[in-house]
Amino acid sequence: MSAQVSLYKSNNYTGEKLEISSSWEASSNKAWNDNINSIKIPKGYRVTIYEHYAGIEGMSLELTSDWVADSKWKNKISNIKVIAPIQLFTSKNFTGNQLSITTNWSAASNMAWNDKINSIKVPKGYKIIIYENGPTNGKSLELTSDWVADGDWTNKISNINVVASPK
Ligand SMILES: [Ca+2]
Ligand SMILES: [Ca+2]
Repeated sequence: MSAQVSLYKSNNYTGEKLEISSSWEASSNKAWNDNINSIKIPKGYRVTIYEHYAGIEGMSLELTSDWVADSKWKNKISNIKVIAPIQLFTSKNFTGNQLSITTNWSAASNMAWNDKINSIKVPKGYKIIIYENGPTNGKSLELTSDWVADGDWTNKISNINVVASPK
């Protein structure tokens, strides 16, 4: 089960809750329009909140961690953009230990994960290149969607470059 962004009507992460994993607009759920006052944001997610529906000018704010509305944002949110991170898993089929990244990653700075990645969730809009060793040696493969290692790639990845990210 991958992480979700949790929206709450209260300002203390309690009571009625709505979970979203991609962008959301209150036009699809009017009971929640101007009714979100705290948000739980899993590690690695980038969430932008908007005062009005898409296309209408107003306040916006980018969030990367849990957030509670101040007086300026109380009962204001009508639109939310969610950019999920790339999620790396030690086991095949998106299980085992999990690590979130949004930019280039190298096992050199995280040796516990060297040759351990065996499946990857690649949200829409990302293009990544996985490397057996590094960008200049060994085999590589470009990915734009979720991926599970076959025999050739089992316990091989030592480097990942993010060449495109969601807008
Ligand atoms: Ca509003
Ligand atoms: Ca390797």
